[in-house]
Amino acid sequence: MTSPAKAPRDFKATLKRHRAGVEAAIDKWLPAATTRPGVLHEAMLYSTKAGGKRLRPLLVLAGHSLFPSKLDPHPAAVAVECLHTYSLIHDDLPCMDDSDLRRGLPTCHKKFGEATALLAGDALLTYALWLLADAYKKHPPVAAGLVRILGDAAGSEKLIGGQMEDLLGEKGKPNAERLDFIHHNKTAALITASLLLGLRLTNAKPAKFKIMAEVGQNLGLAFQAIDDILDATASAEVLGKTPGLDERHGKLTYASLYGLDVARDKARKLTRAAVRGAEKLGGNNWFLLELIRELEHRVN
Ligand code: GRG
Repeated sequence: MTSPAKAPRDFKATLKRHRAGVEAAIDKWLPAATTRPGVLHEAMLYSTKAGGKRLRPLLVLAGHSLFPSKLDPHPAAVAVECLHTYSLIHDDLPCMDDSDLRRGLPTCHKKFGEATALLAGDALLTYALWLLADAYKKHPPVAAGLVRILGDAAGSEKLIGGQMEDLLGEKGKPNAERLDFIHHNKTAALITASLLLGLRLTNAKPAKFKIMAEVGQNLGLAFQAIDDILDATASAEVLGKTPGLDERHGKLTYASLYGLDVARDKARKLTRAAVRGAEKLGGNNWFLLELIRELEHRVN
């Protein structure tokens, strides 16, 4: 078998192989729909397997392939996708964005009802942290490090804090400082954590973590700038989710605060900064570099 470092540098083929690995790992690690209570596990699987770009798991794999490692990154990739899916299920609830469409399908609460969707989100969040602790239990410092990275990104000062400020910002006055807080914490924190989870599974030197955190922040903000643009410009068919919700809810976004052209320029500059950081990381960084460049041009 060819080692990742020696495999041919075919981005599309590598992306396909990594995505297939993530799908197989989701099937392997998530409890089956027949597990009692069936409807809860069915709802968890429905939203997790509905599709999606699998960006965060891909970032775990990209971070992991930078430096030598004897540890399987797939449980960490599944954990971050579970946590991300929880945030989407809760974000779609009537008390949040009240959205009907996600990943090209009816949202979890439209399909299973609000109470089950709430519990499915809760269960995915808990499962994500359990999976990290369990899958890496033979390496306690690694397991603890991974739980710390994901728990930190998902907590009240980052993911949930960002969501809280997002709600507080609705229909408020334009506020660049608040927008910065929201995007750093609601989106960039989990993208950064995904890269750090992958890196934590390698023998990377401590200095690399600081550089990687900067790559994650720049990439996460670029990703959100494009998300803001797509929400304002793309169709439901292409997006796979309800477009125009930002405007309907009076949300603070790069597009609403600065306009589409400035938002596009920000995405370009932030992508360039992320690329520079990934170049500085060294190691087997070609897949990470290609992935960062590719994301600037995504259509959904
Ligand atoms: C606790 C009630 C309760 C709610 C918490 C944590 C939370 C709600 C919301 C998180 C906020 C959130 C959904 C941020 C979205 C960031 C973002 C750009 C999501 C879309 O990610 P993609 O495009 O989605 O990667 P796919 O479907 O491709 O995985």
